[in-house]
Amino acid sequence: AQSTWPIGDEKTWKDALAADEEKDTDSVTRHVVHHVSTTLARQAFNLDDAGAYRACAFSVRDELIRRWNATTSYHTAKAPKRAYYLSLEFLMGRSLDNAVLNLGMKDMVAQAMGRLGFSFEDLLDEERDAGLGNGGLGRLAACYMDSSATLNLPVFGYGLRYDYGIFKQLIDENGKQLEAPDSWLQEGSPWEIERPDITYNVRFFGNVEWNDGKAYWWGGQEVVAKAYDVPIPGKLWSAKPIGGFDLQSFNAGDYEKAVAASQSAETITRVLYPNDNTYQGKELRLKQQYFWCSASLQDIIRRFKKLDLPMTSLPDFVAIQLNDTHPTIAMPELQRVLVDEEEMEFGQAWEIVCKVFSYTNHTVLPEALETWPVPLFQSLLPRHLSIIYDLNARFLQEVSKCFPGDRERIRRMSLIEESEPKRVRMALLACMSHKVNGVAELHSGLVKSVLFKDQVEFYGPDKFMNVTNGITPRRFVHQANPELSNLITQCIGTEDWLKDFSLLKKFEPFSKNPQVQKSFQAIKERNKLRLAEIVENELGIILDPTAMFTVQAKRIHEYKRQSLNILGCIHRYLKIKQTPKVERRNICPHVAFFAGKSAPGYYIAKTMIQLINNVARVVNEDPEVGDLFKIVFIPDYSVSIAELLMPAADVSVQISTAGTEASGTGNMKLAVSGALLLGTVDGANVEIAEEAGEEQCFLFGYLAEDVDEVRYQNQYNPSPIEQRSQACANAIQAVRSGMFGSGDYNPFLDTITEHGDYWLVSNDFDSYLEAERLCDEMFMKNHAEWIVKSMLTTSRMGKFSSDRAVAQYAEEIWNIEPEPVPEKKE
Ligand code: B1N
Repeated sequence: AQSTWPIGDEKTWKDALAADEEKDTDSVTRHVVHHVSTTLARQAFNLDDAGAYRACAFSVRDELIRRWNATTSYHTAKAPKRAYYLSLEFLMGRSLDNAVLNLGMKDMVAQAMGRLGFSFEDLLDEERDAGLGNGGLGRLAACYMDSSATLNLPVFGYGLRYDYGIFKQLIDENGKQLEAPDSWLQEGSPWEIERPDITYNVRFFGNVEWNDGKAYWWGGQEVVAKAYDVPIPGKLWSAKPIGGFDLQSFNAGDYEKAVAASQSAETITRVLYPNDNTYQGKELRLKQQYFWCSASLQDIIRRFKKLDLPMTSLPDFVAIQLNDTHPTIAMPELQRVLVDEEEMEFGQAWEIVCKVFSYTNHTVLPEALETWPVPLFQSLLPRHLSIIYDLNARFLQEVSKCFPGDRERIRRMSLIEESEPKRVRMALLACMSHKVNGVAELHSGLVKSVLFKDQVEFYGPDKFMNVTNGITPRRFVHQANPELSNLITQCIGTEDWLKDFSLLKKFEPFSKNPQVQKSFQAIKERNKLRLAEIVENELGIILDPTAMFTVQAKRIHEYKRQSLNILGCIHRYLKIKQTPKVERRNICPHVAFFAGKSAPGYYIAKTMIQLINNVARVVNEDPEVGDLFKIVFIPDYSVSIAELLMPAADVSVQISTAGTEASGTGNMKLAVSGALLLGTVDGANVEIAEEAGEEQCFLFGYLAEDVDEVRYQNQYNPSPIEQRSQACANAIQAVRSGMFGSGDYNPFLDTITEHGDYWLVSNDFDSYLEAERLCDEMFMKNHAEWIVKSMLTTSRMGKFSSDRAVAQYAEEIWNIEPEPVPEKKE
């Protein structure tokens, strides 16, 4: 239905809108100056870079919003089936550069800012990262939003607007991680639009009363969810107290109570939980989850109800993707709405719920699986617990029909774990949705054969599938590595590859062209130089930009094995010291980059950070080593630092214990920029090696299928560490000797030497060193071949675009189609 003009005459509106649409350097300049003098209320003489960034961002935002309005009104009128991506994390990073590139306005805006006396590149650095996520899971959500917009898919994200994103990491003088709050909203964000008109109430605690077989949930505490729109389509919810203060009860006691209650409401969206791949089980986290799911479902249902259709057609218009188990409470919540509010029959309602939802699993690590204590559920969400109990009774009845007498299986499959106290198993609830996917082939295989084996046997194999992760080429090639992007475009003669990444394969023949090889190498060298300059300025470490740059950038975690990397560094250091001076010219100069945060309460991971920093200090200050080896720990890793780091890497270090890294996405970012893979046969490494060709990669280590066996040996029949790896034992001994200071490294080292080396550091050590040796040899002795391999790697990464991944979700799970806004007819 075409809307009618509410007020005034149509021509006035249309002329005004059209006048706003024309864009050139002049109009952009005027627009920015307009924001300087009105939005910022400033003038030229008191405008600094921070102000100029904001004025510039506001004028770019205006353009984003104009286009977004067009899409929104078109979609509202057409009412196609939509997909909703529920994620507790959106790791967006910065928006300005990305926005001007996607709008095709970068040159225009840079020129305008230049005329006003500012360097656009400097202004880009004024923006703070939106760090509303921990790592890969959160960045994946951001890539999927970018791809959905690019593909014109009606996908909409829902998340939380945390006052504080992931903490800022500081490194103290002892090399230890310190955490500081990330008050990213301090100066306000130009990329959000407050929606005071879009609010929903969310209830917590209270009682359930039954009347005529109908449940009433009442009392407890109500909180308001207020919407903030983000023009990369999505909404973030912020928690507010209900109705502000109650003016009638303004006597002293009630006043203080009212203030306290309002604070407790706002606490819900105060901070992002800083854990990655671990579950903490805090009540406030469950509150966050329900608050966000309830508000999002209310918004989804309000939109659906405008269509005036029966609730039974909900699955024809709504698909909801659960990004991990964090939003699983949305399933019983929709059931509650359908049964208690829409008065639908329980079984029929549940069929609808299962059709609407689907679930992505991101980890098989048992310590990351969410199980909530029943008593906590009972108090916070009593109605939902009763629904889960009802579901479980029906479900287990079906299971026992399928497997009569198999009590052990029923115990394993129950939604309720019979522990003390009992716990709700969120992953098994999520498995009741209609599709469950893992994030790389190897991982999806493990999901089926290990994690959800019983569920596959019960539901059948069709529900379980794979969608390999991807990354957005707009941000991680075009924006982060503009020179490489231009080279590719020049070679293949079109920019289309940025929206159809499979076209990247057309770059492959140029790996034989000496001229292009030279350009490719020169680009890598300039990217390395840019990084080296920043490292020198910020950290005071002087690097040789011709050295081999290896990069391990990810959260710090035992399973990711920064341990293996740093012990390997110690081995390298000891070896350099042992090598006679005349023979040292045979050694390949190295720079080992580390970057990543540890969860604040993860003691062993924090110890690893401390060890890395102290090894770095000793190595970097040792005059005997000189340019042969440097170690750099880059503090406060973020999306913006990734954009700087990835294009400068020669080697991508992806060395998780086989079977533990579900996919990895940093591996993809590094590979598109031509870094060769030094890695284990794990996660998406497998598919990267498959696409690039194993000749392009340095793979090592035990395979996932052998890990259990090796673990068992380490645990119950261990050979001495010296036998598993003498080199590893030596490196550990060097740390224990105090060579790298007197930090308390023993609890960490003991996990390897005394407590069964669960992550197989010692078992994989020698094979890791051998892979590194081959890598060094090629880099140093045959650099021409190295460059070819690097170009082949880049040109064969077409599969790893998040466009491909999202298109697969759209077709195989959501059943939605692209809805491009038709070109305007003149
Ligand atoms: O999700 C990424 C994968 O590429 C990584 O391999 C995987 O480790 C990561 C609880 C997680 N899995 N699980 C989490 C994050 C926060 C949290 O509170 C679990 N993150 C991953 C994208 O698929």
